[in-house]
Amino acid sequence: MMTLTYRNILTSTEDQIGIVTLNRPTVLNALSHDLMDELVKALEEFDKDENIRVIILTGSERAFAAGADIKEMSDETTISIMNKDRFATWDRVRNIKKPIIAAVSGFALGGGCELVMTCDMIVASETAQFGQPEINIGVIPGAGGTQRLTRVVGKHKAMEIILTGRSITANEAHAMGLVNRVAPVELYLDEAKALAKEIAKKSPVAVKLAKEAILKAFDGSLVEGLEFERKNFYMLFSSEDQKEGMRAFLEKRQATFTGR
Ligand code: CO8
Repeated sequence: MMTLTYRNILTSTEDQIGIVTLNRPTVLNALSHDLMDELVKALEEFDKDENIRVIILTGSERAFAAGADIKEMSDETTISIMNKDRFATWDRVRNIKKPIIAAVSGFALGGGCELVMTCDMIVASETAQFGQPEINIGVIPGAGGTQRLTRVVGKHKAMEIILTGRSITANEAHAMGLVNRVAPVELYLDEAKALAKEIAKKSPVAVKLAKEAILKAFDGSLVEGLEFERKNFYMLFSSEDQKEGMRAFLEKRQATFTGR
C-alpha cells in the first residue's frame, strides 16, 4: 500500500484489518475539512488494498468526534457553504465498498454521530455518548442524521434526539438498535477487531456484494432493494468462492476463500 502522510488521522493495519484513528485531540476530533479529506483518502486506500478486508474507524477514549468543526462553519453563508460542496467528501465515505466498523468511545456528536451512522456496524464503549446537538447551535444535522437515525431508531426517537439535542448513552443506543455491541472502555477496540476478524474470514466478494445489497434497502423502494439483492445473489454464482463455500459445506470441511 502507498504510504501517505496524514496530519489529522493515524492509519495502521493488523492482519487483514485497516484501522483509521481520528487524531485532533485538542478539539475532540472535530471534523475539519482537512480531516475529512484525509479520512476519505485513507478509506479509499484501504478499499483498494487487496490485503485489507475490513476497516475499523475509531477516535480516542474521550471522543470519537464532537461534530463538524464549528470554527470553520460559523461564518459561512448559505451560498458560501453550498459552493464549497463539502458533502462531496462525505459522499465518498458512503461509497467505500468494504465494511467499515465504527469503534466509538466518548463523544459521537453531530457530524461525529453522522459519520458513525455512515459506517456499517458500531461497537461502542460503555462511555460512548451519541447525539445530534445541532439544534443547540441553531442548525440541523447536515450529513445524513435526519435520514439515517430515523431509519434506524424510528420517527419518534429520532424526533426526540434531534429536536432536544440531548445525548444518549451507549446502552440506550444499544437498546434502540443503533449500536451492535457495547463493551467496557478498555475492551471496545478489541471487540471491534474481533468482529472485523470474523468478517475478514468470509469471501471478500460475497461480503462486498452483501454490503452493497444491504445499503440498497435504504435508498429505494423495497421492491427495488429485493431486485438488487437478487441480482447480486445470482452474480455470486460466477465466483470460485461460491463453489468452494458450498462444496466445503457439503464435504463437512472449512472453506478457503480467495476472493475470486
Ligand atoms: N468544533 C470545533 N471545536 C470543538 C468542537 C467542534 N464541534 N467540539 C469541541 N471543540 C473544542 C472546544 O472548542 C474546545 O476547544 P478550546 O480548548 O480551544 O476551547 C475543545 O474542543 C474541548 O472542548 P470543551 O472544552 O467544550 O470540552 P467539554 O468536555 O467541556 O465539552 C462537548 C465537550 C460537550 C462535546 C462540547 O465540546 C461540545 O458541546 N461540542 C460541540 C458539539 C456540537 O455541537 N457538535 C455539532 C456540531 S455541528 C455539526 O456537526 C453539523 C454536521 C454537518 C456536516 C457539515 C459538513 C460541512
